[in-house]
Amino acid sequence: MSTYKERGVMFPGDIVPRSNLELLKTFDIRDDDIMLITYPKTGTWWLHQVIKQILAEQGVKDEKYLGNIPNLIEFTLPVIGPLAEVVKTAPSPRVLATHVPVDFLPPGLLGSKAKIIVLMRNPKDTAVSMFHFSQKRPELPTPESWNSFAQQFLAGDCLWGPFYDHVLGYWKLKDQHNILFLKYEDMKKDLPAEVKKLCSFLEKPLSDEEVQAVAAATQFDSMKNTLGEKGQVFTRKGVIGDWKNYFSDDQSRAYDEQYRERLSNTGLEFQFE
Ligand code: PPS
Repeated sequence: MSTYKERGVMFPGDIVPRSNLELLKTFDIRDDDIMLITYPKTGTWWLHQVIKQILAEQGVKDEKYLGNIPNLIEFTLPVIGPLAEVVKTAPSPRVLATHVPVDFLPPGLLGSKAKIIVLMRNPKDTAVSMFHFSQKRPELPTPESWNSFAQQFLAGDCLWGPFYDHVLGYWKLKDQHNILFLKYEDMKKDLPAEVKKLCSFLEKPLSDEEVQAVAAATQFDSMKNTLGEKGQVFTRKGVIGDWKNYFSDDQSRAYDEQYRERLSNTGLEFQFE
């Protein structure tokens, strides 16, 4: 496990070598790309699956390339480094995903007609999810304890950079017409409503029955099964409010204070239960 910092942001060196960040600088965006942007552990795979089901209902095939190489829907930038050639030649519509902060995006993306979806989750549940994931994955720094991890996350001393810098970097773009902002908590509370929002944004209209089918196929238990091995890695509890099982009162107060400091007057807010 190794980490390095680039422009102040910490990256996992075993998954994202510096050369992969370089690739992003010249990565060509197509107007019909769909780009999913998330801070880690905020529901990336869930959103992937929802998009995949929406496209499937529209008859778009989730094709495989070169044997076992990840399929169209799972191209994650900049983790993809060695597969950059495959991504370049993949047929449209490509569904790309990334955790990078806004300053690291391929330069052509924001000015393109590509559809950009930014998914966010409340920072307390995000921190707990990341704590568990880091414990399981050998390619990530193993936290000493929940207490030390909670402190590091709060201080922004964590992979992919400080939470609020990340979400606010994107939130500044909220008036741009080709970006849709979604929240994990809204998906959890009313998945069909969020699926409808996505369909309308993507200009892929579905009937009510099809929307219900997408929601049924992507709710937590179904997804765990559909994703197979990946389901074991990328699903854990899938709830809002698991943070209450980990946070001390002092930790919760410190996070609340930072929430107020960073989000007041921004119009961005999160639900914690
Ligand atoms: S990663 O590694 O950054 O790509 O992880 P990511 O996919 O962004 O986030 C993982 C968390 O999302 C939860 N998850 C879901 N929640 C609700 N419904 C569905 N269908 C679903 N699928 C994944 C997953 O369980 C992780 O959250 P935690 O809190 O750890 O359970």
